[in-house]
Amino acid sequence: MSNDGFLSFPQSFLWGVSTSAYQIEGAVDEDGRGLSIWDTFCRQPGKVRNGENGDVAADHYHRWQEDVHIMAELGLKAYRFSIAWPRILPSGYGAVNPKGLDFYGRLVDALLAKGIEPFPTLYHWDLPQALQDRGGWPNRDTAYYFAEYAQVIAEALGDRVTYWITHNEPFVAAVLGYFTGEHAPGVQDPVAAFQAGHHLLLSHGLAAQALRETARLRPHVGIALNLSPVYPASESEADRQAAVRFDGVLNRMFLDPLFRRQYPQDLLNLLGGLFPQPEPGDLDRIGAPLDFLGVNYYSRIVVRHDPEFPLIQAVQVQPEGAEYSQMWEIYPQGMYDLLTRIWADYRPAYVLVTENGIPVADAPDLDGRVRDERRIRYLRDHLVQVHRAMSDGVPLRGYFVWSLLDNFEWAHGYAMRFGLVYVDYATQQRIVKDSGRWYAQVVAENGVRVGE
Ligand code: GCO
Repeated sequence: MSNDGFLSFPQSFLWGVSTSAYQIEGAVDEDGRGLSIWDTFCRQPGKVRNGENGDVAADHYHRWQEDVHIMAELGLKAYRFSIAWPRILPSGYGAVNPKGLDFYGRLVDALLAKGIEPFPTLYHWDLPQALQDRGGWPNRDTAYYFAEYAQVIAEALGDRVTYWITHNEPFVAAVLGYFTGEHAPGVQDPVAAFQAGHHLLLSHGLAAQALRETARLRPHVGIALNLSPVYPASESEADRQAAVRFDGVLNRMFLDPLFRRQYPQDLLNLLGGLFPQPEPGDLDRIGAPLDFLGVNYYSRIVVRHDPEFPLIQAVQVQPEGAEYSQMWEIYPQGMYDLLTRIWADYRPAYVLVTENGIPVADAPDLDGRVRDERRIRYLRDHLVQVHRAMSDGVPLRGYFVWSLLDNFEWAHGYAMRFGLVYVDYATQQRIVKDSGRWYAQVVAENGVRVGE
């Protein structure tokens, strides 16, 4: 509903923020945590900007109570974080590390005490190194180890946690981790990448089953996908077909198995030999009903046909005259186009925007304030599109800003600041940015003032 420049949201709307373990926790060698593939990857020369790593990050492992206090001060309704598999099962399977379970149990209890709904993600890219040493995600066994890990967590937290996200962006974990090598474990092998993609999806299905069989509170289980609307660079048939192929690899390769229990036939035809042969029952497990779909939206993709481009003959272009952040084109309309397409084509039970945000080269002014108008404008413009999609029937129940804190942005190291809260990495001081104050007002008023 909107009136005189104010867009109001439903009473139960979940206003949240998102983070991930490796990007904020630090304490990588503390309290029994095992090595992850990102600890190993960061130590390989040239992989991460300035050789930076997550050893300390935002020191959340020690400062989590202060961070929960900040979230409560902002009046947040929900907090999406990830659980570090190597903290729970240092070798990936077998012996459970009680100190790891204790950390997340205390965090969940503190959130609930403040009326903040915990949204744990079970996997946000920090695979135990010991499992990578046994083949990693291309090894089908990893999917079953993941299900065991999910069961351990459900036993420990399933009496207090209602909402569960199995995976964050399996596309990125598979393609950047095993095809391009830009992310951990830095493998460059197309066959391994598609095997990894299938096993990540299979592990989602197995973990969802474990959560539903083990958690004492009836669990709402979802998955968070990085999705973008894909547009052709021109109206030519060649570019239009390129956009279809790119959409297939980026979006439909995950949405179709999850919602239709099948891989897209055009992709199988295009990439055929690269796809692993699903074993009997795989697609039924992957396609078991989802309680919700998590959508990570940042920007759109514009592509043109390029016969030289391997596998998909489609290459991304950067439209002229557009506005850009340090990482992507700023295109709020894409949020509406994406959400309405997902609803039209896949009919999820309900949707959460599990990530949306912008990197800005923030710094405190002399008065100590961080005046991040660009982030406020980005978030407002995207919330307008979220509201528009809801008005057009998309069952959207929540929105999570990426991110609560400035943090380790993977191969970019600490160069990209996404937080509503500024982190001075030298002192670990937190400063709530203007965008954090603005978001607190959105939450308090349960709506967005437009045209300000
Ligand atoms: C992702 C990841 C986050 C990123 C964020 C900014 O969506 O890529 O979930 O870990 O840090 O999106 O790139």
